[in-house]
Amino acid sequence: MSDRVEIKPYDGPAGGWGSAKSLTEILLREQIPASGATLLMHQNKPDGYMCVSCAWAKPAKPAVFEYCENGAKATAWEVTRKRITSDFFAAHRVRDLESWRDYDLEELGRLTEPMRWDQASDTYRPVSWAEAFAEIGAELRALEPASTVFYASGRASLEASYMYAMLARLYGNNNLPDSSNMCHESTSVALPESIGSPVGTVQLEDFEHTDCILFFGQNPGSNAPRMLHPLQDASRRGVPIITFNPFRERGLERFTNPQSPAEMLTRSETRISSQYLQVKAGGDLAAIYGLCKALIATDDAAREAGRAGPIDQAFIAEHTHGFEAFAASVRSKGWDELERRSGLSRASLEQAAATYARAKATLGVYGMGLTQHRMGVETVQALMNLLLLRGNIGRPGAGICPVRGHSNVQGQRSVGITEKPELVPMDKLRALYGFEPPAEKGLNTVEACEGILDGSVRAFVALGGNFIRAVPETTLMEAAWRRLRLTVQISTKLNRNHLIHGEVSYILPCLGRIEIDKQDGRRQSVAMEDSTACIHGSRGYAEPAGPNLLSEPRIIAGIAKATLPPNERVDWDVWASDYASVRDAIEATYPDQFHNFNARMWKPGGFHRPIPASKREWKTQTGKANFVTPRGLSADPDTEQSDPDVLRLITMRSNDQFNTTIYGYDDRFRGVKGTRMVLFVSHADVARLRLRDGQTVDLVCAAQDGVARRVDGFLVLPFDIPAGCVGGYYPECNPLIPLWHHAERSKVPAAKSVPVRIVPRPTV
Ligand SMILES: Nc1nc2c(c(=O)[nH]1)N[C@H]1C(S)=C(S)[C@@H](COP(=O)(O)OP(=O)(O)OC[C@H]3O[C@@H](n4cnc5c(=O)[nH]c(N)nc54)[C@H](O)[C@@H]3O)O[C@H]1N2
Ligand SMILES: Nc1nc2c(c(=O)[nH]1)N[C@H]1C(S)=C(S)[C@@H](COP(=O)(O)OP(=O)(O)OC[C@H]3O[C@@H](n4cnc5c(=O)[nH]c(N)nc54)[C@H](O)[C@@H]3O)O[C@H]1N2
Ligand SMILES: [Mo]
Repeated sequence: MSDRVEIKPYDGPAGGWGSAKSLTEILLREQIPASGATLLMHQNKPDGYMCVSCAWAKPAKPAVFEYCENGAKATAWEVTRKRITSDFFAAHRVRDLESWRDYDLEELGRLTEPMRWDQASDTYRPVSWAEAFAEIGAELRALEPASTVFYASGRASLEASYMYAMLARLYGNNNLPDSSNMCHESTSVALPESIGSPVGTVQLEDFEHTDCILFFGQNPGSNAPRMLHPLQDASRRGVPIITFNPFRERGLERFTNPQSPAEMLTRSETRISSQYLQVKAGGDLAAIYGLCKALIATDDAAREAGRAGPIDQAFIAEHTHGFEAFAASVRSKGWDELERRSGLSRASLEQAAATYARAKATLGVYGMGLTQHRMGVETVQALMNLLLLRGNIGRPGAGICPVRGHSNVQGQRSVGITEKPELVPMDKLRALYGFEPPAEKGLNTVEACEGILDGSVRAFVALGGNFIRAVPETTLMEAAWRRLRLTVQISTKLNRNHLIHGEVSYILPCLGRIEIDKQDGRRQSVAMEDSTACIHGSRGYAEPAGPNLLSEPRIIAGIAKATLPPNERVDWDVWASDYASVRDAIEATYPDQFHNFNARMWKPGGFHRPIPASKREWKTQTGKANFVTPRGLSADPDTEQSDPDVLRLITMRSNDQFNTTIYGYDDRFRGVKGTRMVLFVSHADVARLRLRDGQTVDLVCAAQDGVARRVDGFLVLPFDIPAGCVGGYYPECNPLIPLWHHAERSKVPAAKSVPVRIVPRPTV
């Protein structure tokens, strides 16, 4: 905690002057000269580099400044002038660094040399790349393939991702968990069953044609700020935006475009949400049922009166399956139950349903507020059902829009990073590369953690990320992690996962995407897939952070060559020297999706991977879009019987972080300055539990499974959220989350409804 803690409600809009000021501060801190501003001119432009922050769509006709406050922060973070050298490592024992804050570790700057942990001195020591690859290869060859995990964090390019997946499969496993296992895996399980597509159906243009937006559990002001532009335009056209979120997020209330001089000078704001429904954590399933119930009732009444109702009967008859069972389930639920579970009134849900019923084309947009729950998959499917009721898919302005996280997390899955062999064209791999790809299902994130805990996983290779900090069950996981035989982290900055390490541990520093990547003297470019399945080329513009960095493809090739027997059809050196050849390989593996890849990647706005559901072609078992009926509406069957003192903890991001990367200790929009150890508590619970504003409390997990989980030292902050919910920041709260507390069907950790109790400290 900094010495300057200040809690003060923030009156400004999202964007606006606050955004401009925050950005200036970070550019100064990272010692970025004025050329930083020139660099930013290339951000998210055709022929430029794709932002390393979020995956939000990049328009074909970009604005002059096509970046947001947080995208610029992410750029500054990567192109910082600060460096960590081997001198720093020589001077600090790893054990001592463990007490450093996440912020301080990454603030040291960019990693510059490959390092190996030395047991005798407990320090990281420089090694040559050749030595590093040789030892990693020898270690991997000595292990059973099933005991090694290849994690990917979601930032690596399509080219690096394809090579990484090939490395794992040639080595002999599908152990390719990625960050989407903690994120939108609920989407990837839900939507194929519903509409036969693992990704959303919406494109950026749909925001121009829609006339209603249903917005669930995503915080665009902090986590996808460029999305505020299409939302602002929609709102100005009079499009109703109905938001479901326990928190009143500023970006969903009002916005001033910091890149519009006129708006900045006149301090004009656009309201974003037309109706704001502060649903209880995990109450969305019941809320969506409420909307469906109101819609079905209106339709029944209209049809009795001989009129057409709001339900698109023709679409349902022609395109869907399972409507009757779903409608029966909806009719069977009483308003009492729906109100209790959602925390919303019948009147407010009926009002929202009436707005939806009037709209010709509706978008359903959502983020972690839906996916990171025990019933995450069911909730996404319920939202899809709501859209299907009015035929809101496969036409302009309508569809489902999961807002993805990392800048290429969706793309990684498109080119083979997945633990599920059925999602990969193995026959193609067999034919192209003449080997028998592993058929057995691999480990996802939660299963990898289980394997580390029970000792069956022995080696962990990470293509980016900060796994140990991102996963639940921090205390048990950190202890088990130290028993791993081999840990290899391909990274740009020092983080906690380098300090918590295995017996043999390497840090392999890589180039970032914004940097110029030359191989054999030729400048390389890479490609990325955004949230709307558009593929974009990206070319680095900044000087590399050091002469001894390698690109991710080069590092993957180095490990592969040292580990795998030679295969004359897989030339790792060619791939690492010319990324266009990897794109050819991707095209050969996925001809329908990536035909003419090298030429099309520079098309302004990207090229769109074909999504059959967006053309009303249903690649499902029934051949139709399915109404999937959930088993029940309980958000969390484990804490169902419910003691009122068990609260649901929402763990989320501040406006000053990118996942485990902490840029600073302020959360401007929520009025918090100088600390991340706050606990947002509803006014009702503050009164009921006799808490005081600013009091320090501890939190324990309320699950009764024999494991004690605790995080100490939160400042109570009374806040406008529904009773029964509390909020805190990720990753500080992760020690409170049991590993088994995940979405039942996708295994996404249920980070938005952790059962906790507040432990007040005795007053002295
Ligand atoms: N600057 C920045 N950008 C980012 C990231 C970052 O950390 N920083 N992370 C990236 C990644 S990997 C991801 S996945 C995305 C994450 O972006 P988001 O999906 O916005 O993730 P969170 O901040 O975790 O919070 C989600 C929102 O859900 C709400 N919420 C919580 N519980 C519920 C619930 O039960 N129901 C509803 N309806 N709402 C709920 C919270 O109040 C919050 O507004 O952003 C990406 N972009
Ligand atoms: N409680 C709770 N836990 C959560 C969440 C939550 O909402 N609540 N959200 C979950 C979600 S949605 C996600 S996506 C995960 C995120 O989990 P991860 O993706 O594993 O974590 P990040 O914090 O994004 O990883 C940051 C590190 O990536 C490395 N890095 C940055 N850029 C590059 C690069 O270009 N190349 C390479 N090789 N490395 C790079 C840096 O060393 C940096 O320290 O966390 C999950 N955990
Ligand atoms: Mo994510």
